Amino acid sequence: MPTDPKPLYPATSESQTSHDVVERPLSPGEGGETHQQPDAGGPTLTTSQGAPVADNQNTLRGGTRGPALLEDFHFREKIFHFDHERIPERVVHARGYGAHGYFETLEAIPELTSANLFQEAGQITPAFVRFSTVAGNKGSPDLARDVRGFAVKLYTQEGNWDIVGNNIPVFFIQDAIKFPDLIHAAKDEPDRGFPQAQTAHDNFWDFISLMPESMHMVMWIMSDRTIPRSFRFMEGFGVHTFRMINAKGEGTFVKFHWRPKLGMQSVLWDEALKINGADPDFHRRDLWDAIQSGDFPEWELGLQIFDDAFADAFPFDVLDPTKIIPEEDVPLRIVGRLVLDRMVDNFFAETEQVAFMTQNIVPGIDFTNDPLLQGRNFSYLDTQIKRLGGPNFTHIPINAPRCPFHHFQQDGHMAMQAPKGRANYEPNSWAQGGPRADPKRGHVSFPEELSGEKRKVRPESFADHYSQARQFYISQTPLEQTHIADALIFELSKVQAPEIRERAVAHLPNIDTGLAQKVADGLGMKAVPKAHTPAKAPIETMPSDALSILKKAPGSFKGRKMGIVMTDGIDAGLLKAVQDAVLAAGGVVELIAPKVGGVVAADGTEIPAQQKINGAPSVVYDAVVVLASEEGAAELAALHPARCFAADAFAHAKFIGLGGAAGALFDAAGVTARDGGMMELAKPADAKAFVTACADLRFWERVAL
Ligand code: HDE
Repeated sequence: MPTDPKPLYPATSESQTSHDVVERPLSPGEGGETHQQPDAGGPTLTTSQGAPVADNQNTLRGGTRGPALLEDFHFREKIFHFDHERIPERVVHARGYGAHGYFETLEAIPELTSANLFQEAGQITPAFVRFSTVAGNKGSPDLARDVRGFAVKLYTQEGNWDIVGNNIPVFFIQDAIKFPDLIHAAKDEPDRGFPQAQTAHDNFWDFISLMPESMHMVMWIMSDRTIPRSFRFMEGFGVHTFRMINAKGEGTFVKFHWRPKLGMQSVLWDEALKINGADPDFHRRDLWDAIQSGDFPEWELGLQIFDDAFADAFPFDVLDPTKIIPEEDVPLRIVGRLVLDRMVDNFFAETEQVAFMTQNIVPGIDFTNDPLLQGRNFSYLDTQIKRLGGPNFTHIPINAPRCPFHHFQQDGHMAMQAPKGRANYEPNSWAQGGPRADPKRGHVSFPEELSGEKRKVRPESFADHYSQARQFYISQTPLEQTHIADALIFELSKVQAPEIRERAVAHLPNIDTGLAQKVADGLGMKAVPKAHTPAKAPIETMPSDALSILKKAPGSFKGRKMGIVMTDGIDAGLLKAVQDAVLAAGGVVELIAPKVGGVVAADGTEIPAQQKINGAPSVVYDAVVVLASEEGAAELAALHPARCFAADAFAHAKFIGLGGAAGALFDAAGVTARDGGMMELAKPADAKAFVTACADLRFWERVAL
């Protein structure tokens, strides 16, 4: 019978990772030799059957210049395997990036849940997280304006618990039956196969404008939440209301929130467009760099806990996934932290094959009747069977539980376990009869009473579509409100059918008349279209600071990146002072020069660069410094990419440090003004003040609203 989990492959290393590592030679940059010599001391190349290979350069031929022979089993195996290297990409969330880590319980909450991982403070649970965009395909750029997936797999001692969430706490639709329509409308249009990874097209706005329930989500997706600076600076949400059940069987409602320790941050839309060209892997690289350098990103787990009395009194239905519960009404209770501290060994084996499923819950956690959640519970298992090719995807190491598991499921494609014994059914009377259910330990659903007619129906309590959309909008700073209006104008300007544009804008007066006016103006409409009649009259809501990114700004440069452009003849002491100040603030530095070989400072020190100026536009940095000698500044001023670097840094409200003759570059770039966000670095002591100012992340005063 299946007993304890067994390694799926004979171990080839002493690695304690979640899967057995098949050693391969290191490549340059990983500490391996630059040129792998045939006799470099590595193992002999074999076929997958283990037969040593003599020649990996030439196929077996009949005569030196003759035809290839079918008999070449090594060639055939290699090519056939290659032909099958791809599996279907996820229908949504295809582009993603994962990392390993752990969850640490900070507060035991046995009074709320019997879930094993919450029974003792200090308990550590291994975790795997995959971040993703939703609409784009696997090769789409990271900075698409899109919702981000935030899927967490917790390998608890009582089974895998997946919180398959997003970086936005609400969703477009209230009922899972609309999901295929939503996704079809959002993805590339079926006749032309574009646009890729964006909602700025007719089909999306056609559908959305016909679905008033999506208006709250529309406010969130048009906000800067959908252009995050990186995964490390995003919040995560379980979205649905779940239930927790304690050992006495008492239940409570709960919403899950992940809060980044580094604070939230987003880029500007113009930056997003340029980053996608400069570095389509911007978010991946950011997570890779941070984790590889030991700067482990961390999130707090906050719970919003409430009971039936609160749910009954709350003006919206807690089962409606298009609604939040404001933190002012139910504050977060921080009960744990999630740390990501290890990249995968292999992208395909882990990030691509990881199978998240909302139905993966553990004793002490339960679902509610949120119709979106109920539909998801059906969808995820089906999708994994299709995507991973059969029911045995739980044998894949990244998906296998890390606790003992015993069941009677058997056979099927790619079965990796070899259960022993005769009993493969239950009940049975064999002496070694295998596992049995245990009502004391096992998952028990909350004994909620059910009643009512069997009907295809949407409850009346789900009918208010505008109140929380308005609450979100009025909770933003004026700058953030401008960004929402600009995003709507941009997206709708890509919609070709005027009637779809009009229909979309006609929702806005129900949210905010000022917003409606701005968007109508921005689209060149003669007047704001007549508002749609709401299914239910909106109610008044209070602004909630928790909904704004800028009101929760971290006030720290920690985890951020400074780009320093340098030329020959600079003051090496000044450069060192800036580098030290950034490192002391918890940031990182990248050195940029006209040539990647680096520069020679005034004192003769050779300083290598990591980037050449035309490969490192300022959009990929949080703040910038230019250190230039007079000749160096003239050299930069003659380079178009250097002028763009300067002009963009200014236009994007970045903090800018100027050392030596750097001002000449900005003058040449048309930036002749100097403001409080541009600081002269005359001596090494100025570096600290500059980096301290950078804690505000942007000099917003520069940007007109
Ligand atoms: Fe998903 N979703 N979803 N979703 N979802 C998938 O599962 C689905 C929804 C979310 O990194 C699919 O493995 C339906 C809400 C994330 O691997 C699929 C409905 C939220 C990920 C699927 C929803 C999410 C997925 C595609 C409406 C936020 C990526 C491939 C009822 C709370 C997980 C796959 C990863 C992936 C179905 C709505 C989050 C097809 C039917 C709401 C983060 O099963």
